Amino acid sequence: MTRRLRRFALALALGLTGIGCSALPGIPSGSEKSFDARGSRSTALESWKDEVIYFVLLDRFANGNRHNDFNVQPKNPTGYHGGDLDGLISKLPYLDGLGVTTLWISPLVDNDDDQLAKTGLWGFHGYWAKDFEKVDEHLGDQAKVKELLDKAHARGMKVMLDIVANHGGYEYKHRDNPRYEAWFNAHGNISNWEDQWWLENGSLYGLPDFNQANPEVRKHMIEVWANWAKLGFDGFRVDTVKHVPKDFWADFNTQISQRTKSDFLLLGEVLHGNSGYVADYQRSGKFHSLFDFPLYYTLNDVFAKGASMRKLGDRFAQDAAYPDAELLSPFLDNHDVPRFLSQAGGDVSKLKLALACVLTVRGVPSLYYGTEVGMTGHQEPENRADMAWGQNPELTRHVQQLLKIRKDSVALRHGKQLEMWQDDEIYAYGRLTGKDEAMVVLNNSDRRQVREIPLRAESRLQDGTRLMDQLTGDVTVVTQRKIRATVPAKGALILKP
Ligand SMILES: [Ca+2]
Ligand SMILES: [Ca+2]
Ligand SMILES: [Ca+2]
Repeated sequence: MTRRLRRFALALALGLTGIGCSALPGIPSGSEKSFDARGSRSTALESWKDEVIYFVLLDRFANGNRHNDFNVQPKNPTGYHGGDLDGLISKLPYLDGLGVTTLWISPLVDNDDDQLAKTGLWGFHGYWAKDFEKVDEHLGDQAKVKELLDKAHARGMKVMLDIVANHGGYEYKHRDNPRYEAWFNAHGNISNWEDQWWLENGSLYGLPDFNQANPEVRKHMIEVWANWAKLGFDGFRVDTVKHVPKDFWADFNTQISQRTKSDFLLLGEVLHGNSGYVADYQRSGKFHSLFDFPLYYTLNDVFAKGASMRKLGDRFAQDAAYPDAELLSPFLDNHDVPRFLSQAGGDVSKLKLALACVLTVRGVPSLYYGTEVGMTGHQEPENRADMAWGQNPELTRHVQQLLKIRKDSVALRHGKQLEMWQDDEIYAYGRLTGKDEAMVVLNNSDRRQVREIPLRAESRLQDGTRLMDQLTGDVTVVTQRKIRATVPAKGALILKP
């Protein structure tokens, strides 16, 4: 994806964030729907709630092999920088130690090579495929992919592949071949970003746009990506979902699911701020999971920009729009949006608070490489810079601590999320399973805050129960079915009996 395009897409999505943000009447805070009627695949997918995803942009993470540094230009922000599969493999102990459990890796397929001369840009990000059936020569080969999968799996980590079915790169191998003319849409660039037909059938910045109505294209996409899945991946992160018709996704997701293990996850990117719009891709598009872009905008408004914490309550009230909000993937930033710390004016305390939220709310959280060392970057490609190894050890320890707290609490991973308190400064929620409970109190103000917060009716905690803050070890006691929460400025309490 190009810089100009992404800016446009981002501006569009930002423009839509105000739509539908008010709470829905009659719907309780948090999703309290029961999904007992779901089949065995849904049961298998429940295990994803134990995962924390970490996104690695391979070219920018770690260079483990100098022999594949073809035309590498480390000082050119849009050039190849040399990162590869060997580099990622060498960092598995670091990632395991950090506490992340699933690696989402940027696309592996062979990408455009000589766009530098034409556009000043390289396909270092992996989203400009030349050939969907080969591994890019900068990253490694199929044996190296298998080695990554084996070594990650040996540590109990999963690996998710980033795939594209919307477009090829400028040098896509069949682009100018008359035999394949019917494979592509020929409507020119998207001319109306508020029209769904154009989003699906127009080109993104001149990239060849596949015509998924053509049965040959459909079959090819399913075959190609099913073959990649067979190597041993645990799921797909699917790119540019809103630019492809939903009926294709329903077919694709059904067929990929039929050919993969029961917990193979299909996680889609629908870059849009409206919960209802995004939710329909889980319903009609049959994605198991989607990135929680609507929550992303809210987290940025609230924690980076200082908006009222009530916006969090409004956002979670919209969980009812989704068939299963508990499988969404909440996140603070990624390679297509500004890094959170830049949005927050470099204030690490804001990032730490936002991390305490995103790693304790419902769903399968995603972290972007470098967040844990305090990387910044407003725009593409500055938000995709080389991993700044060891830049902020104190922040890294905070992330590690939060991940350990999450790992040690069934409630924080699987519990229903029930709102306990909201005002402009404070937002609090419980996470409850039948047997386990946790409570999170977040203070977005610049001063210490004290609140007496009533337990939810669903809570089984008795008066006199001692609750320990997992971050500091401080103890508070349940009294008259209330907790007295004293929260430091820009601080969080994560309470467990
Ligand atoms: Ca290399
Ligand atoms: Ca290439
Ligand atoms: Ca398209």
